[in-house]
This record gives sequence, C-alpha cells and structure tokens, in this order.
Amino acid sequence: MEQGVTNLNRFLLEQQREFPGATGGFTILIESIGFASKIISREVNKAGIVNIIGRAQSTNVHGEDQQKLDVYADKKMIQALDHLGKLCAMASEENDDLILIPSKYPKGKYLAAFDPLDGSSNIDVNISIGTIFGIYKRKDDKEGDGCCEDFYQPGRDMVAAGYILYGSSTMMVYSAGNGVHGFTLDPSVGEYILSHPNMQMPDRGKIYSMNEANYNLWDDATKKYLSYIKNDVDTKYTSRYIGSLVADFHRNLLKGGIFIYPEDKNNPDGKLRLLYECAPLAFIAEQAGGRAVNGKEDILDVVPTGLHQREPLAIGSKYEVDLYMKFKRGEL
Ligand code: AHM
Ligand code: MG
Repeated sequence: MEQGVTNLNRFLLEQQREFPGATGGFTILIESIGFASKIISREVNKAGIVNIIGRAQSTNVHGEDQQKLDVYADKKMIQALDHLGKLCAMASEENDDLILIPSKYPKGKYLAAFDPLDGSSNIDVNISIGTIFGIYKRKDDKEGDGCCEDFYQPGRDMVAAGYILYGSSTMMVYSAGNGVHGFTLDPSVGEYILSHPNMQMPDRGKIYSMNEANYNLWDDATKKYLSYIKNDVDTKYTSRYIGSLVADFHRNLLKGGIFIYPEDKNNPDGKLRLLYECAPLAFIAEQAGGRAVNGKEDILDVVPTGLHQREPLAIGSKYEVDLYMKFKRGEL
C-alpha cells in the first residue's frame, strides 16, 4: 500500500478500533457490500459490449420490467451477504418477499435493505446508475431468522447507510453515523481508496432536480415552490435531472441543491421506496449537514409499515429543503 493512501479496509478497521466493544461484524458487512459492488461495477462497465442488457423474462413486485443487470446485481448482493453470519434477513427492491438467510448459515443481529441497481432504465443508454443500501439492527434479543417487522423502525435508528455510484468512476459513499466518507474505486488494483473524507453538503445550492414533466400532477405547494426558486433573483438556480437517484443525489451532495420526487395525482405516495432508497440517502444527507423530508416530516422519522413502501422525497441542502417545507406547510 502506498504511504498516505487509505483503502476501505484500513478505514473500516481504524473506525472499528474507536469502538472498543465492536466485534467486527459491521466492518465485514460493509466490506462485503464493497466486494459485491466491484463485481456489479465490472458488469455495468461491460454492459455495452456484452449481450447482458435487455429485459429479463420477469417482473418485480412493482409491476416493472426487470433488466437483466438488476437481477444480476441482486444475486451478487445476496451472495455477498448471506453467509457472513451477521444478518438475520434482507430486503431488496427486486424481491417481493423478505430474503431469509439459508439454513446452513448462522444468523446475526443485523438486517440489510438494498436497491441493487437503481436507475436501471439508464443502463442501455450508458448513464450512471447506483446501488443503495441501509443496515439496521434488530430491536429484540431473539436469535434466528428475522421478519418484516424487524425492518419497521425509523431510519434514524439505522446503523449505517450508503450507496455506490457507477459513474465515470465507481464510488462508494457511506456513513455509520460518524460523518460521510467517499471512496473511489481504483480499477488498476481493484481497491476502494478514500478520496472524499468527511463530506459536507453545502448549506445552500443552485441546483434543483425534479421531473418537470409531472408538473401538472403536482400539488399547489410544489408548483409554487418551483416557481419561487425559478424567480429567485439572488440565486440563479439551474435544473439538472438525470433520472438516476444516486447520481442526482451525489451531484447535489457535492454541489448543493435539492432533489424532489413529490407525491402526485398518479402516485399519491410518490415513486421512491422508503426502506432502501429514501431512508439510506436521508441518513447520508443528515450526516453531511443536509436534510430529507416527505413534505410532512423528516424521512428519518417515518416508521415503515411495508418492505416496499413508497414515500415522497425532498432531499438536499438544508436551506432549500427548509424552504420547500415552508411551502408544504402553507407558510409561503
Ligand atoms: P428504479 O428503482 O426502477 O430504477 O426507479 C427509481 C428511479 C430513480 O433512480 C429516479 O430518481 C427515478 O426513478 C426517476 O423516475 P422518473 O423517470 O419518473 O423521473
Ligand atoms: Mg430503485
């Protein structure tokens, strides 16, 4: 290892040493997600030249066509995590039901929720996509298999959350409640290298990210908010919308701004899923000094009642999200 270069493994071990009671269980979970993501990254990079893109013959719980890479990424995440003896259950966007740990493996106290490949409609046009994950700890002292109810805890109680962005480079960004740290994959050695320690989201930004094609379906508060920021003479806002949540969020994390996927007439609960899309990114946002809301309350205070529950999401710099809440509360 070059002097001065910190890889993910070293970073996790150093963090682990700061918690004298830590058993290393959590460290191995994050490392294993990192391992799965390297394999997914390799396949994503090959997607243009290997005949892997295209639709698999299956539909997920939301009635959406699954892309082959979705299925592949889902398998890799499960295979990387199921045998560690650290988890008691998993939940994935690509699986209708709870994923139990095979009986031949020991069970642990943690739960993992993930969207193995988010923004998958972008795969066949060579646009950035991502993996999102949240790690929870079961609330009771029971041993053995976990159940759906174990996941029904507020995001604020999450142990760790993060994402991997398959972009012009592959990056892993995670937080275990001790700041947000970003690692860039060095493909020449296959290692995640600490490139963005202690990431902070600017308090205010100039970017708004919304699918404006849905404008006519939004409520008045959201329409008024958009009109307000467009007419802000002090801040010249600019619009950026990739349609890939991880990529839109990551850009706003670095540059500041807001991403909103609100509820609308066709989707009264919004589009994005609470457990493995909204909550993990909300955890990262808050850890980086930003904020995430559903228009009524902070995302991290929402207690899920279903594995695949949808939630409206406004996430980003504190100033922009606070302002959006003022419109949603009818104060502006
Ligand atoms: P997916 O999980 O099926 O990939 O959908 C989630 C994606 C997000 O990445 C993105 O923010 C959103 O859907 C875009 O939706 P829309 O195309 O309606 O703007
Ligand atoms: Mg998704």
